[in-house]
Amino acid sequence: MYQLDADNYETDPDLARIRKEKNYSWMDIITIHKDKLPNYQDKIKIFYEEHLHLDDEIRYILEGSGYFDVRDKDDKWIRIFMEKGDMITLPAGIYHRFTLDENNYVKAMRLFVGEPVWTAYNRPADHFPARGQYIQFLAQAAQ
Ligand code: KMT
Ligand code: NI
Repeated sequence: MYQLDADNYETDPDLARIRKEKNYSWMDIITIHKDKLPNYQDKIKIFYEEHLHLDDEIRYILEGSGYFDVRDKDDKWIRIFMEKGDMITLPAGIYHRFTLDENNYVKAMRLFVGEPVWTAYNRPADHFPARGQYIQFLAQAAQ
């Protein structure tokens, strides 16, 4: 996880360096708020269903806050509070979900290596190679 200067994301050299080093060529900004996001209710429901992706999910919080829940190696939920300035990478194949907190507002940068693929596979989605690779990574890290 990184801490960055969210007030100056447009000119921040640290963000530029991370994007270059990690090949995060693509980005957009999503605002999750009932008056700002089309189909807000459906979207927040989808974000909170346990799922995985075949690529890394990279998020950088520019305003507001929320929670990413991720499954640990024992399949227990770990809740990660994310607020302004925080950047996280959820590895491909990790089961996770997202929810707003009581402020009901977040503005986040979504970064991607190349053209984004947003497809979410709700659990169970254990048959994907990305899942197998992530499980293998966990097993190695435990040694
Ligand atoms: C996602 O994929 O879960 C989202 O884009 C919502 C969280 S962004 C803070
Ligand atoms: Ni996701």
